[in-house]
Amino acid sequence: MIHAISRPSPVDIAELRKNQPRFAGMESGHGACQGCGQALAARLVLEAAGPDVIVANATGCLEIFTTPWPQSAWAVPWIHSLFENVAAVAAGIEVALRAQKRETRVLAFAGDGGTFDIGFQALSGMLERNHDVLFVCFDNEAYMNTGIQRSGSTPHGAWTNTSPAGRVRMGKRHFKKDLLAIIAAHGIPYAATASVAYPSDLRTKVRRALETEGPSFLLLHSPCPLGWGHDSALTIAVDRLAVETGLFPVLEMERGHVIETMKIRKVRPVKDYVELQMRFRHLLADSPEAREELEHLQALADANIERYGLLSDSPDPRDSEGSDSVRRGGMRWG
Ligand SMILES: Cc1ncc(C[n+]2csc(CCOP(=O)(O)OP(=O)(O)O)c2C)c(N)n1
Ligand code: SF4
Ligand SMILES: [Mg+2]
Repeated sequence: MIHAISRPSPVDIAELRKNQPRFAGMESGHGACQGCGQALAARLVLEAAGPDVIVANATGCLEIFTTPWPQSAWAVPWIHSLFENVAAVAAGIEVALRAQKRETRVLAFAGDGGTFDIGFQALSGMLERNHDVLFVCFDNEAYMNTGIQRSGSTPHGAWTNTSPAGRVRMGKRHFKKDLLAIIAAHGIPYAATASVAYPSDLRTKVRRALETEGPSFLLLHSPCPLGWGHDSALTIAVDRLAVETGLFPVLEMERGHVIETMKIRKVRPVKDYVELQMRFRHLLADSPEAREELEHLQALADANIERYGLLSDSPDPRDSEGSDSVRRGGMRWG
């Protein structure tokens, strides 16, 4: 249930730890759309992070749907920042906690717009200054809260209101920004990608990030039924396909080196992913332009599989078809 804003006391936290192995840091009853991947993703991150955290949250869907004044769905201390400065706010909190010798962990939450584009400067500074903060980007691949505009994360060929599909163009002309390569260039201790379709892998990565001293970064693929135009009951299936096609590689990095990748046992064609989403509908038209764009998207997925060695050479229950764990890869980034 959504409730009035309150801070858990130390006694509450002890009780929560004892009684709730799956801590609900974000309660139900908020105003997200049905099947919102970001709502599920935030809940899973906090389940793993536990109650002793402070969350700084950039402007975006997550902030809006959880805090219709005077209510809040957050059961942890939470602060709303500007769109562009969540990393700076989180860094300030971290420094204050350090000065007080407190163990509380700091999380910065932002959408892809607030990470890839408008909040990037503050994020880069936070990483470079080595703040002990976990930055989580809820990547729904567009500026959703303001009505589905393309961001630096929007995939090639996807329709948005500012990358329309029609006679002149086939959705977004540019490629999804390779943000992880940029994060890798900062040489931070830990960075990873994860998908809401693989919750235990996601929880493990959150815990690893929080155990790491220094800055960590998590790129969390979070389908948006409204902006992607998929059936809200298919959020998990859609995100699983993002991984199984190779379009969204799931991996872990230490100091810029890829150390683990989630293997794909049976690679699915990009068409299977595209077919479920209205944002790619134009790519299925019976025209040479549509076929060419679909081939581009397939080539991008194939390139990811090649680059990160995502193909599984032997059956493994922990790959993308089995449970949702990861397998050690041992590659170098780039
Ligand atoms: C400086 C600034 N520019 C624009 C906006 C308007 N705005 C608020 S939320 C939002 C979209 C957020 O997109 P994203 O970060 O991807 O989060 P999402 O809503 O998709 O979860 C925009 C453009 C703003 N609040 N501040
Ligand atoms: S618009 Fe998308 S991200 Fe925003 S609440 Fe709805 S489903 Fe979630
Ligand atoms: Mg977004």
